[in-house]
Amino acid sequence: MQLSRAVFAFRDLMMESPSTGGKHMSSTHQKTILQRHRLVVMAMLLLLAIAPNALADRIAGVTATTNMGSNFGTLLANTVNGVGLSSPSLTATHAGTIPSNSWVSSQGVLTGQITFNLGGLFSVNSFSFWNQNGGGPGGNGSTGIHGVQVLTSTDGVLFTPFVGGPSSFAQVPGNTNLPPEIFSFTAVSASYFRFEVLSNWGDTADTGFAEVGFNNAATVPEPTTILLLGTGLSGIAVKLRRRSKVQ
Ligand SMILES: [Ca+2]
Repeated sequence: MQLSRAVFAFRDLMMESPSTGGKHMSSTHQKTILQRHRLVVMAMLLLLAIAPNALADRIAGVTATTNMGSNFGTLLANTVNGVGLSSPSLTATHAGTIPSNSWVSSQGVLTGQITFNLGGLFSVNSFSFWNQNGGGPGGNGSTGIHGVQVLTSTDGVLFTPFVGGPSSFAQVPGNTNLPPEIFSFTAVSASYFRFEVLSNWGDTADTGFAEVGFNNAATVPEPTTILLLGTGLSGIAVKLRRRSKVQ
C-alpha cells in the first residue's frame, strides 16, 4: 500500500516537471531533473528493500475454522492465539494441554478438516506445530494428530496438496515445556493452509492439538503494486529517451 502511494507520488512529480518548451532546456536544468529522478528511484528501491522485512517471523492474526466441532469447552482459537506458549515465537515451548490452551474435536469425530486463514498473501517457508500432549484428555498424547495431509490456497476456495508439507505429526507424551516440531520447506505463496486430519495417536474419543505458527519468509507484493512500479519505471525511461532526442 505504501509502495503504491510512493509510485503515485512519483508520477505526480513527473507531471509537475517544469515545462521547457520541449526544445531549449539548459544542461544545468537537465542535470537537476536527472538528479531528482535518481533520488526518487533510490527512494522506491529503498521501500522495496524494506517491505519484505516488515512482517518477518510468526504471522500474527491467523484465524482457524474446522468441521470437527469441539469438546470439553475447548476453542480452536486456542491453537493460533499463542495461549499456552512460553512466548509468542515459533520456537517457544507449550504447556501441558488443558481445555483453555488447546483444542479437541467433538466426541467421536476423529478426522476432518482444519483451515487456517493467514489474513493475507504470504510467502511461508516453515511452520511450527505443537501437538496435543500428555496433559490430556487422552493419556501420553494419544489425542494428538497423527496422519495429516497439508494443503494450501491463495483464495480459500481452491486448495492444492502441498507436496513440501509433512504427512504426520509426532506423538508428545510429555506434559510440560514441550518444544514444537518445525517443518521447513521451499517457500510457498499462500493465504490459507489446511490440515486434512487422517488419524490421531489412539484416543477413541477426540483428536486435537495445542498450537501452530506460520513463518513469514517475506511479504509478497500485491500485483497492482508491481504493475504500478513497472508503469513508473517505464515512465522514467520514456521521459529520459525523449529528453535525449531533444538534445
Ligand atoms: Ca495453545
